[in-house]
Amino acid sequence: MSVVGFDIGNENCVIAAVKQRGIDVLLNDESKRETPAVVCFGEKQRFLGSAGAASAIMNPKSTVSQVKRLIGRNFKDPGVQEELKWFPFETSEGPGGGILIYLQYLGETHIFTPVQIMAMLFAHLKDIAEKNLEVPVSDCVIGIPSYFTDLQRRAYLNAASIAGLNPLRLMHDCTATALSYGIYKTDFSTAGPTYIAFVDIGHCDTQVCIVSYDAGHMRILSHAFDWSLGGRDFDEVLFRHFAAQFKEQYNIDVYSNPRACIRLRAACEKLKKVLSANAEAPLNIECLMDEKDVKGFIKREEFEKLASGLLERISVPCNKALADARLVDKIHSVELVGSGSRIPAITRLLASIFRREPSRTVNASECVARGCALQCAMLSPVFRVREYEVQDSFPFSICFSSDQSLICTASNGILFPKGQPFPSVKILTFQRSNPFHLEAFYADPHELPPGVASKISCFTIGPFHVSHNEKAKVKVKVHLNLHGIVTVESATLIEDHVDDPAIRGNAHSKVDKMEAGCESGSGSGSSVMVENGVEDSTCQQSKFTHASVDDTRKDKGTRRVEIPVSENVYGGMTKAELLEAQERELQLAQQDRIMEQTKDRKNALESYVYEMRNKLFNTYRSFASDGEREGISRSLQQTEEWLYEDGDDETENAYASKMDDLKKLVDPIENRYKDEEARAQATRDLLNC
Ligand code: ATP
Ligand code: K
Ligand code: MG
Repeated sequence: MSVVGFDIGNENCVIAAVKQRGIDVLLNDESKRETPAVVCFGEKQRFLGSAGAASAIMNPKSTVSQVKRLIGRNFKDPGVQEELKWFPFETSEGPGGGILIYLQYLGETHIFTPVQIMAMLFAHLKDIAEKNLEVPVSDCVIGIPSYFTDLQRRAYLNAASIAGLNPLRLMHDCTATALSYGIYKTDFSTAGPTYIAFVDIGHCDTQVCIVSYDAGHMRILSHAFDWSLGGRDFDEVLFRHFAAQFKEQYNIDVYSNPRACIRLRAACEKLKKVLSANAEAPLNIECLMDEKDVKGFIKREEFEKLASGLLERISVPCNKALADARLVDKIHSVELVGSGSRIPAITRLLASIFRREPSRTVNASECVARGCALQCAMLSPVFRVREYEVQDSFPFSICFSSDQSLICTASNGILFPKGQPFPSVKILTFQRSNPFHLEAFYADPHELPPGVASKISCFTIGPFHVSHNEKAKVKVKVHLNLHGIVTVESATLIEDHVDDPAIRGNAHSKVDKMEAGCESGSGSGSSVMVENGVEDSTCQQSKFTHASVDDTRKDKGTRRVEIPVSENVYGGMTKAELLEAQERELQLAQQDRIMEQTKDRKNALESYVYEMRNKLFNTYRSFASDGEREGISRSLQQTEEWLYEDGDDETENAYASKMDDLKKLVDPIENRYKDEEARAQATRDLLNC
């Protein structure tokens, strides 16, 4: 059994695995620690990861990168429309409001959803891990941005399942970083908690979180983010600057030429990196367009001026995280991670916000994957890890309503308030005699990335039948699970015995408790408080067993029946769609495998031709007659020519059968040589005795 953590970046993915000695970052086929998040559709097969990035410039229209920006989002979302401007391929709205991506592959147009593309990337990373570890990989923990919605989290789980992965947890990126930082730290003060701020600036987003550390325990106090501010925005500032400059200087409009855009953007990203280490940098691109070579130059100061608006925006999530954690002045250290943070001006800015020099204690590009691998080991039954409690906090408020009315709770009708530690279970009690619906939705659109729909999912509780109408109670267990996904875990019908006064009394006290809970809130939602009750049974896993023990208690004269629950996730995948996608991925992977094997066969044939030609005139010379040698030589020559012409692009079988033909000619000679060798060896052995 393997224990693996994945950091899926918009630009780079990192895989870490727990081994006996500790945590290792796994190398990809090119012996790199980071794998580009790219899926490219070639003429006959897909190219994934590094191979995908290598073919991107050749096939811009069939290359998908940054699919993380699209997964689990609606086509009509203005943010998505903005995002789609970065992509050179065609897209449209799918059933359920999702996104469909059109790609040319195997000579026709293929349509994929972002979930399917993400699954391809997952499958590739799984492959890399399996090659490294030499065991099957399935259990894993995958890093996600803290701002991921319910739908995005479910989309990740679907993609993982299409790829044959079993995520034990989707873990907030910053939480993973905080774990990889905290678990090894032994020098925290014992006088009280140590507060650390983590700032992760990636390619497309910025995430901040504040963590409180105690011995054997870490607690996330707040998550904040700018879901659309990262390294690529700094590239874009340079891109626009040089696009304008080249228009004036060379009279070329790069915006009109997708290939020129890709090349200039790539050059600007390089330039940005150079500026992190140097005070000034040149930009030279040969034949950018209209057969013109372009030259540019920029000083770091000027870049910082161009990027001043972006730099200002970084302070927003930092201040928000501090305010939400109520800890403005108590931070002990600021840890800077994510490669986008390597810009010197960012370090200066953060120093002024937090009033201390940011540290880079953890490996900025590997910490998320390492934290995920650690968490995977902690969750896996086969690994023993030091006791360490990780308490995460959920960044969005979630409400429930039932048939149009908000479910009343102690906190303004919000069932899971922002900052809620999770996983968490809450039990709702209803007095109902017919099946009903529960709607989960986000309470506050300001907490969410703009354009996210507030409706999450709808649960149908039922069918069920009650025998004594007025005495029927339905207890619904709502779960904000380890992935940060809301589900209804179970629903139970509880009918008290009509004639039992003791139980009747019990039911009354429940109502009292629930009313008290409502009044302590702002008083809103009071119209439904008689229907619903809320029992808090928040917190870590061990506690919700307690809640369920409470639930399965069997009173005399009480009838308890499990009620079926079905869920409709807005924009989610059905089971049938998931199965179909799994099937499709298997076919695509099979096609890739066939192409890889074909390449191997072709290479093998090519090498055989060279090797035999050499041997025929050396090692095998005295074992073949002149005639044989001539015949074989001719066949080798013909095969070589065929390989460069008609046989350049043939099937696996065609290469195999050419190989067989050659072997039929060469084998008798090879056998004569081997027999002779064996005889010589036997003679030597005899003489040695
Ligand atoms: P995300 O977290 O948004 O999904 P990611 O995890 O792939 O993306 P990282 O690998 O953390 O992102 O960072 C990639 C970004 O860092 C890119 O924009 C890249 O240009 C930038 N970057 C890398 N090295 C440097 C450097 N030396 N100076 C400035 N920027 C850099
Ligand atoms: K990364
Ligand atoms: Mg990242």
